[in-house]
Order: sequence, then structure tokens, then C-alpha cells
Amino acid sequence: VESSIPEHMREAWRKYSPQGFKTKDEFEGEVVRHIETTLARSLFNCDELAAYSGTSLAFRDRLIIDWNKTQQRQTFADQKRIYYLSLEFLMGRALDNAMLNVGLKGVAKEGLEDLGFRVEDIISQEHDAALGNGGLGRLAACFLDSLASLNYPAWGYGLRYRYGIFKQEIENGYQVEIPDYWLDFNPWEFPRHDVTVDVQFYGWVNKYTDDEGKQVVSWQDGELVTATAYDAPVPGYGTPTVNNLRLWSSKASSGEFDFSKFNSGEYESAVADQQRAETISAVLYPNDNLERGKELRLKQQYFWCAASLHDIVRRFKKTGRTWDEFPDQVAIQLNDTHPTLAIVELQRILIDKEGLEWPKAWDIVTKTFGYTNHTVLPEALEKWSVPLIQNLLPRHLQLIYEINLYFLQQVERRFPKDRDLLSRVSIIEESTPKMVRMAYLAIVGSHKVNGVAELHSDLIKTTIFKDFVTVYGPDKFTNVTNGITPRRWLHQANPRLSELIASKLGGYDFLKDLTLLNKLEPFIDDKDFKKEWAEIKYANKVRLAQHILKTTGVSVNPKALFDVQVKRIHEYKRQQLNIFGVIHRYITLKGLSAEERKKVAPRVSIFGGKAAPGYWMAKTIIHLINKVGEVINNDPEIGDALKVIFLEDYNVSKAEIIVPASDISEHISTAGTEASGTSNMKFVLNGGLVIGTLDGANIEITREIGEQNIFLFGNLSEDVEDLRHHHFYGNYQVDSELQKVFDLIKSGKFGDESAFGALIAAITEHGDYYLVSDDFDSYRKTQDLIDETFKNQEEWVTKSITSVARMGFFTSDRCINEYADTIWNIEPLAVADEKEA
Ligand code: GPU
Repeated sequence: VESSIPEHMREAWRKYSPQGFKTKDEFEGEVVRHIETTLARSLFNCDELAAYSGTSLAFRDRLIIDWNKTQQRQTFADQKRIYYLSLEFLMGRALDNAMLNVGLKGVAKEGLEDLGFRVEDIISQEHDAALGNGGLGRLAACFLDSLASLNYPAWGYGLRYRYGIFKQEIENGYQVEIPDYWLDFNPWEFPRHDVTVDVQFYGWVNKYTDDEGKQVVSWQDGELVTATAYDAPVPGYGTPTVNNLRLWSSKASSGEFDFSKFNSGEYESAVADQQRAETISAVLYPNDNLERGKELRLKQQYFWCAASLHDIVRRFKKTGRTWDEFPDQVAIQLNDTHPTLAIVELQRILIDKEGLEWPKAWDIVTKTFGYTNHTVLPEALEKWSVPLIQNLLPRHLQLIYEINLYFLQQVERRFPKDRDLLSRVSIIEESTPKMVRMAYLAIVGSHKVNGVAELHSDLIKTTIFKDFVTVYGPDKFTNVTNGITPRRWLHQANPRLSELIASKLGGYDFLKDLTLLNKLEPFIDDKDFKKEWAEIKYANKVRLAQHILKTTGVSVNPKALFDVQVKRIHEYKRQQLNIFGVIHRYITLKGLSAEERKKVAPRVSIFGGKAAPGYWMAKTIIHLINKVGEVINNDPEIGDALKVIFLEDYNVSKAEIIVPASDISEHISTAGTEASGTSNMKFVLNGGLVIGTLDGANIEITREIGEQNIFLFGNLSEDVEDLRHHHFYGNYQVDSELQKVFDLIKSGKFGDESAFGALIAAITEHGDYYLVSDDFDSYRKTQDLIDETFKNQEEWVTKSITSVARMGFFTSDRCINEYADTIWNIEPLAVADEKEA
């Protein structure tokens, strides 16, 4: 407030405050100015990277003007804001998205042409912002897009990793990890060196009575690390709203940094202290659906939660409101349990710093938080050891024990003498060492807990959180089925399809209201429309075929059926089922005469995805796919009938090429293991059909698009437990066709068979936990049905169009509106001058 310019001196500001370019000429002027002055380059020294940089800076300027206005508007409106806390934001590229969202891609395209560049080449210069692993991080990015597009006052909070998810290379069929240093030049971020928070670690807790006889608790000593804010603008589509994504970067606190060490010759140890501080935000943990309990990860979590909470509380305090109004001003959503310490931190602030009484403080806390669960896999449920927390965050451990006591006393009152129940719901697991169950803490500290698809939300209520349904009743638990942003995943990734749809629907309104897609149904029998639809798919396949040739050297026939499975490599996602199916197809093809082989629908099996660096089984699956590809792709008898491709370094920008080019994509997790899946939605929205299990959002996709438009197979979630039991205690026999596949692998056909022993043994000897053998037969038969259906292109295209027309439900806009209504209780902020997209 004291830093604002006095009212009577604001005229000059208003006169000169920049408005941002609107025309092609203004755009060109901005680009050239940035290239020549900001970047100190010239027209004699301007490559595509420089042109990308200049273009991005021009768009960044535009966004930041709207960003400023949005922030002012939100502050004046004094409405409740939503803060989305996520350790991952898998944003991908920003430039194309910024151009489309502000509606100036056409201007940029023409302007760049005048300056000697093609807009596609410039866009592809950008390095992905890859601050996430997979679905969870990409969901956060889609949510930010929807929050801004719907004009919700919203901030994302995360960590500014120096290294995002590693780059994957394949060498001799093996995954190799290359560090992803992405900050060399990032025009999209604004360092806020004036927005810092000192975060404390270690130390000890001092409890004493002060001079006035008041109990004081103080967390003392330890070490301080400074969090510095870096802001990235998040533009909404077709609206002036530009929200903020604030990422924290760590460095040694200036208060803490020991300059005397420099002088006394301890230069190295001073530098070591500094490096230790910077390590906190150095690297994203590359695990998907797995938590390994490393201290540095816990440090990341607290560092980010403490800085974000401090920031939120600081902003709230400026309003001058009283604490009981906090939940009317602030909603905080926890993206999985990673930010659960935020609950404890807010309680600490209210109790230790603001002097509130326990029940009052706890009431505020629970009204503020909501928790989203993204998995039922036991290995992904976070637990932190008590000694670890004791050492790093001694005060927080005390508060966790008090929260637990307060909660268990409540349970005891409602269910007297049920000691079993008490120990089952206790936040502390009585193991050696004792562990803090973060999901339980998140449930107890939130007013709503949600799963991410209907089946998943039912499963958490009947399995992992069953006892909490007993304690709280069913209403604390709810479902919000995931969604995706149609801006990036249709309009940006598949501009021709978007344009064709717009031509039939009379404009691009469907990008803001995806249910309008149902207006496509009347065109399902329109011959010309169907032809164009098929042509666009074909053109997208040609583009992917070019990418495959360029990156793998393998030439594939774009007329073949493109069968795609791209996602993190995980046993539960069952890429092994897919590759075993491919090997079986190869065996079948080899058994045919040359004549018969010509009649087979040709297929390209495309895989992509990263394995966590320490996940050996996942790496083995990648190795097998690559070895199988080498053999099949070089077998002259096979030719176009079958090709197997592993695409390196699957990421968001590659997904934008791959997703529009699929005929069939695979979403084949063991039933009950994939919480939702979101790429299934992206593929269908782009006119691809799906082969899938009755798992996650596949079930709701089926309900929306109709059973005749999806290829379902495999056992149901309710039968999984019995089948697993049977593997150990019944007379269990591996499927005989699958055995043929194993025999071929064991013969050494795909290289050293011992490399794949563990993969086979997991099924034949170790209980086949993921039910690969049980589902193999129905998987194969469903693939055969797909071959038959694909031969009838007429029917295929009908399924494709019908599906797209019925995908309206899966927009992340619907999803965000549900969160807003049922969990956050927030309203969009009215925006006067809605722009035309
Ligand atoms: N998910 Br937990 C991740 O991508 N990483 C994780 O660590 C955890 C969950 C995914 C789920 O596997 C996927 O089914 C879901 O669609 C996605 O989160 C978003 O909810």
C-alpha cells in the first residue's frame, strides 16, 4: 500500500501504460524491438530460436498487461480465491497456447512471414515446461487453463525445478536418462526477487510461559532457506483473464548465509551450505504412482507448502478481515497428498503465531482444504517416518500428534470401545518405525475428499478409506470425473479438425462449451463431411509417419491401422500385455502364406513413455518392445503387415502430434488400478477409437459415446481379488496362446532371453498380480474384432464422428465448475470486456 503512486500523480502512468499489440504491424514492431534490444541480436543474426524468443517476449508483454489487470480486478472484487497446490504442472509449450488463447495466432503467422519465418517452425523451437511425470501433472495444467478460461480467481502454487522430468533416449534398446535443464532461456517466467519467504528446517521446540503467564510455543534455531517466487502467466481462452502460476525456487537465506566462513577460509563449506539450499528445488522426482520416502522429497514438500501458505496468509491479512472469514476468502485444493503438510502449517500459523484456540483454528483449517486422491495403489500412498519428521519438522510432528488425538477423541465418542477402529483410522501407524499416513491426515484436515472417476471414487470409499466413511458418513467423499482442455487437445493439437467442426457448428463456441459437439450428430451421414473427416485423420497420420521416419529411421505406411499406447510405463498399465499381443500377432502372421498375409489389415503398433529410473520391470518392458521392433521391422516376410515403433521421449508436445494420428489407442490397465486416465479422453476427442478395460474413466466414456463405439475387454474390477487368490491357491495355468509367446521369447528370438526372464516369471511364477494371463484371450479376440471393423472404413468413420459428438462431458471446464460448486464454493469473476476468440 505504501508502495503505490499517490492518486494525484497517476496521470503519467495511465497515459503511458502499455496496451499491447493488436495488429500485424504492431506485432512485428514488438518482435523486432525485442530481438534487437532485449536479446541484442540483429537481422543479420536472427535464427529461429531468436525469432521464437522475440515472438514469445512480445506475447509475454501482452499477457502481462492482462495479468496485471486481472490481479487488480481480483483484488478489488475481494472474492474468494482458489489455490491449487500441486508438486507437478506439466504445462508443455506456452507460445502456441498463448497465441490461440488471446486470439492472435493469425496475426502472428502473417507477421512472422513478413519477417521471414514460418509460425510452425517458430513454435517448435520451444522447450517443453516438463515439471511433471504424467497424468497428475497434466491434469493440473488442464485445470489452470479451465480456471482462467472460466474467469475463476485462481492461483497455482508449485516448485520451480531446475531439472524437469528427464529426457529419454533409447540406446541399444535400453532407456537412458538425460537431465532436462530447461531454464537457459525461459521467456515465460517473471522472477519476483521482492517476493520471498524464509522457510525453517530442523531445530527444536521451546515451550515456556512468558512474563504475562501465557503459554508460548516457539520453534527455534535450525536452518533457513529462502523461497523466491517465479510467476508464469496463465491465459484463459477468449477472455482477458490471465491467472498466475507461482513457482518457488530455493536458495540459501541471506540471513543464514555465513559470510564469516568466507573470511575465515571456510569458503568451501560456505558454498556447500548454499548448494544444499539450492538442492531443494533442483529436481523433480521422476516417479509416477510411487513414493519412496526420501528426506529431500519431504523437504521439497514442506518448503513449497510453507512458502505458499505464507503467501496466501499475507494476501488475506491485507484485506483486514478476521480469521473466521478466512474460509470465505480462501479455498486450497491438495493435488494428492504431496501438499498435506499445508494443513499442519496453517494450523501452526493459527495456533503458534496468531494465538487462536485449537478448536477455532482447526475449524478454519478443515473448512479451507479439499483433498483429491489419484490412486489406490498401495505403493503410491505416502507415509513418512516419524523420526524423519521429528528431525526435520519437530513442531509439525507435535501438531500431527495433537491433530490425531483430537480426531481419535471424536471417533471414540461416536464409537466407544471400538479399539480396532481407532487403530485402523489413526494417522499414526504403529509400526517400527512409526509412520504418518499422509492420506489419513489429508482426509481429517479437509472438508471434502474426491476421487477422479466414478469407479475410482467408489473404490476409495469401499477399500482404502472405508473406515473414514464409517466415521464421517458418505457425504464427505465425492467424485469429480477428470477432464481435459479442448483448447490444447483439440484446437491446438488438431487445428484442421477443429476448423472442420467449426464450419459445421457455425463457429468456435464449442471450445468454450464442449457439449455443443452433439450438434455434429446430424452430419454423421453427410458423405462430404465424412470424407473430409477421414482425410484429416489421414493427414495427421502422414505427419506422424514423417516424425517416426525422422526419429527412428523406420518407414511406416500411413494407410495401416495406427495402434497407439503412450503413457508412463508401469506394470499396472500393462504395456506388457500389448507387446505380448504384438508378438502373438507376429507368430500368427508367420504361420500364414504370402497370399493370406496380403489380406490381413496392416498395423503399426506405436509405444511411447518413460520408465522411472529405478523401476527395473518397467525398463525391461521398454527393452522388450525395442527388441521385438528390431526383429519384426526387419523381417522381409512381414513388410507393412506389422511394424513396431517405440517413440523416444514422450512428452506433451509429442502428444500433440501423436494423439490426433491414432486409429486405436490402448487403455488396458488391470481393472480397478487406473484411477481415471485422461489420455483416453484426448484420443477419443480427436476421432480415435479405444481398446480398453472397464477401468477408470473408460467406463464413463463408454456410457457417453455408446458401447458400440468402444472395444472393451477383460475381467471386471469386482473379480480381480478372487482371480489373484486363485493364482496362488487354485490350479492356475497360463493361457496357452500366451505360453507360445513366452516360448518364442525364451528361444532367444528377441536377443538374450535372460533379459526378459523376470517379465515372464512375474506371470508364470509370481502370481500374475496384474492378470495379464487372465485377460490375454479376450484382449486378442478384441484386437481381431478391431481388424475386421477397420476394414469397413465407412463404419469406422461413423464410430469416430459419433464418439467425438458425445465427448462434451470430458472437458476440464465441466470438471472445474463441479469443483467450484461442490468443493470450493467460489464464483467466477465477472469480466466486462469479453473478447472475441
Ligand atoms: N496419477 Br498418485 C499420476 O499421474 N501420478 C501419480 O503419482 C498418481 C496418479 C494419475 C493417475 O494414475 C491417473 O489415472 C489419473 O488420470 C491422473 O493421475 C489424474 O487424476
